Amino acid sequence: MRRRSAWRQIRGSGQNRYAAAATSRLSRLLCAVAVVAAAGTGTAVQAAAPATAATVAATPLGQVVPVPASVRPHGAPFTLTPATRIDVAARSRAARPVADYLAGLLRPATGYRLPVTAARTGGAIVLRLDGDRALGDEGYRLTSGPGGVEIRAARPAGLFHGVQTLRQLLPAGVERHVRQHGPWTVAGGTITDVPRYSYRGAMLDVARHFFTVPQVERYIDELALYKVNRLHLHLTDDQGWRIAVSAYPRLASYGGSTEVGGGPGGYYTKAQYQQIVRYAASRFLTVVPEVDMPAHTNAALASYADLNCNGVAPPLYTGTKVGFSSLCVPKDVTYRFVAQVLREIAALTPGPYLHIGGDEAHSTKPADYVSFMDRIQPIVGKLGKTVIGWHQLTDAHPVRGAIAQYWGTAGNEAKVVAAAKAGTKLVMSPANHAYLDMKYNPSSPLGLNWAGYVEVKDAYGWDPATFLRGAPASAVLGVEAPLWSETISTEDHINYLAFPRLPAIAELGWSPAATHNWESFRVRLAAQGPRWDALGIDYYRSPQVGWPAANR
Ligand code: NGO
Repeated sequence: MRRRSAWRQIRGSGQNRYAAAATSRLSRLLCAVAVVAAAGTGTAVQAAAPATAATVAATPLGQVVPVPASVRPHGAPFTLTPATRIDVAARSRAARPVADYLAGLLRPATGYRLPVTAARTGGAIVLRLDGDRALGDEGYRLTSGPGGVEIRAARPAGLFHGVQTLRQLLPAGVERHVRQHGPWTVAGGTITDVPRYSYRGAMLDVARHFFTVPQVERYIDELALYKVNRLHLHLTDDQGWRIAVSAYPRLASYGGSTEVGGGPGGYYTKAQYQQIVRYAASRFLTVVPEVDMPAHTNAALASYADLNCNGVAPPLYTGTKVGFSSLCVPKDVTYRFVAQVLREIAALTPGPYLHIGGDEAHSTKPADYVSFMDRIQPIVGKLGKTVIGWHQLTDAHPVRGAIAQYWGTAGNEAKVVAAAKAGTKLVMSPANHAYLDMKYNPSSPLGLNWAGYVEVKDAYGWDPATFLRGAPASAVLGVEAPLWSETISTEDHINYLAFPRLPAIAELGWSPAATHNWESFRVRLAAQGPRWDALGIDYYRSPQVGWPAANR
């Protein structure tokens, strides 16, 4: 019964109203009242797939994840035709790659030519880069009516996010790679949308199990659909070193030669890592590389005996214990190693961040930990990068501008709060809400449970601004959903743990706090099920979400 009522909510005309969250500039930009989630036009169209599907309503304008800041349904819908063009407005040349990307998304399923052209008038999807500056780097305005769809932004990233919204407004069949039946209709109205946070991340642990470049690229595509803009790669750990370093070739060739459970492991050549960085950039994601130190370093210690205090290399490690390894803090060779590794990775990384780990240094003496973290942070600064560390960094002295990634569960860690008050910025990944590697429930076939079970409602049910009690909301740069890989080794495994929780964290990162509403979210999330089917994403059918009948 609950499932049915969720569907009635989508299809019906019930409208959830939220005051638009607003700064003064933004409030002028956004409509006075944001109508989100369940607002529909009720326009009858045929489902795109399967061909025999019954007549259903066009996707209501607000039925998008993350929910837009402001949704105003009005007027008649737009339907793509074989003659539809994708127009890049004059003086919007930087929009061209986004237009090509959109055409690439829509052509296979629609079977339409969708030529990318210079703007003319009418009957088109128009991308314009002359949007209001108040839309910032990532905001956009999407207007849909019988004459076409216009997406307007100040910067290409905003257009790209607008394209993700447009994609979700089209029937799920648009995600398929072979031609489907239309019609391809977009409800009429206006969406004005800007992100709540500038840092909206996902982390993939490629160290415990290695994931190939195509596997990472696929995850990037999935992240882009939910407007995630940072990909944190956990490149090194006890079980494997996953990136080539010219000055220390054995890190990758030997340190990367296995993984949890004893499989073959692997590593990225510099060219492959750069390929990931480029692919991420084409989806407007910035790569955040992590070299975890001083603990979680067995793969490095096994590769170079010198790095060990006793000069003896330990064997490679394929178990899942944590906290047993440490770089040798008193040795100078340690800092030559750290500087060289970070220099080579920084040179391959256009983004502003270097993540230096710092978690679970249980076999490093506390005083040594502080001296190590304090000594390596300036190395990052000299490379022109911003330090990110797990929140244990606040046991040492975070340098000015450093970012601490919070992964606790209690929300009362005094040192982290004090550091935040003193200016350290925070990325919020509370493990009992944001860790995608926690089991959903006791019978989940994959995942860990040290932070408890994390059902979809738990993933969604917290506020990044207030979780860490006493920390100023202004310290919070955003959120990140880490996916550790002790128990996962395939693309399907990634998808099973990431979906549907990743979109929950993505919505917390993007959507205004005032829109936060579980009932609205679960209805919009349920509507993603057919899209994940079309994309071949094997997801967890949470009983908390009222999936459409075909998706249960
Ligand atoms: C912890 C630990 C990782 C584990 C992960 C598993 C952090 C920051 N350090 O998170 O080594 O893989 O839990 O959930």
